[in-house]
Amino acid sequence: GGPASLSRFRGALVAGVLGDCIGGEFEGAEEVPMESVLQHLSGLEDETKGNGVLEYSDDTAMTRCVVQSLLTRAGFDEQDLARRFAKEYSTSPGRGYGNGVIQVLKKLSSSQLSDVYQPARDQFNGRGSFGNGGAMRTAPFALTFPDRADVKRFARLGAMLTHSCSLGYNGAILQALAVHFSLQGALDLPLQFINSLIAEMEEVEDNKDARNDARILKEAEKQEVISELGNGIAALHSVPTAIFCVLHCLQPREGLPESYGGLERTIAYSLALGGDTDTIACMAGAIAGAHYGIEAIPQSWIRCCEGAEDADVNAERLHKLYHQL
Ligand code: 8NA
Ligand code: MG
Ligand code: MG
Repeated sequence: GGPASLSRFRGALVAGVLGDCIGGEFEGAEEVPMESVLQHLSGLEDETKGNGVLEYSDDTAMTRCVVQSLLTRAGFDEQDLARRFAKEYSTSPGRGYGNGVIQVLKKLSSSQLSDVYQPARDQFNGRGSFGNGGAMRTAPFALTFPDRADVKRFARLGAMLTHSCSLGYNGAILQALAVHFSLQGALDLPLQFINSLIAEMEEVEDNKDARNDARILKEAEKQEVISELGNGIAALHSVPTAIFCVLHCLQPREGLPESYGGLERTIAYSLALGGDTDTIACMAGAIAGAHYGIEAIPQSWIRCCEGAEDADVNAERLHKLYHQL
């Protein structure tokens, strides 16, 4: 489809869920042979499986809160979103949340809270979380606001409800911008896509907080993807990795079945990196889905993943809202 077509919205939201559900199998694994990934993926085509057997985790649980809040409020409302995060956590605490963020979600349930951003600021002795939990749920902002300044502003505020460290919320901005540009068809010219992201992020990170916080994490070493970009739970070590997965898989790659299209390649490649596979595949899936559209996603994969059908319905609602704003 053309820029911001319904197919791209559906692709982005559904493939994000798929990355989370399918990637959960390998979360935390140090080494994941491509053979195991392909075996896991071909298992999804088995007719006897299906109907949501693969459960979604924190990534999708929180993304669903963002979607519902944006749709209900027809825009960003931090009080409403904070309430939804807290309620979701108290209803289903076993979705694999990060250890730190649980404290924030518990505090957000308190009715006496006067500033919904305060619990996040208190994390890690006041430094705030640099985890990728803000970035993993940020795609809906790109699917709601056509204006780039709005995408950046609300992706940042949406992340700051749990991640007050600049590495955490700037990771969310980067991921939202990647979905935003992909939705416009920018991945047809990959170099321009990268340059646009770099130019935007240079502006976003041109301040003291961002420069100081960058020192909290060691600089990446020089070696292949995992040591160069990372596969861990820090936003700085996973959002660039997710973007790389999408770019790398724009073309056929050795070791991946020839029958695979770009979206299947992207998910498979993300899983084979190991580490925080559900979150990296969720983020890469959202960017790739916005590029290839819903038609690129195998029906059998959709049937296997909890919440995928819901995401498809909500994508249509977001598409309407986007074209009204
Ligand atoms: P978070 O805010 O709790 O951060 C995740 C973790 O990062 C924390 O538990 C800390 O260990 C560490 N961390 C973050 N900020 C700091 C800091 N300033 N100083 C020291 N340590 C810090 O949770 P989140 O929402 O960001 O979640 C991130 C990821 O963890 C998600 O992918 C989620 O799925 C989860 N998770 C990951 C794994 C895995 O194996 N990679 C397993 C279970 C859960
Ligand atoms: Mg998860
Ligand atoms: Mg994860």
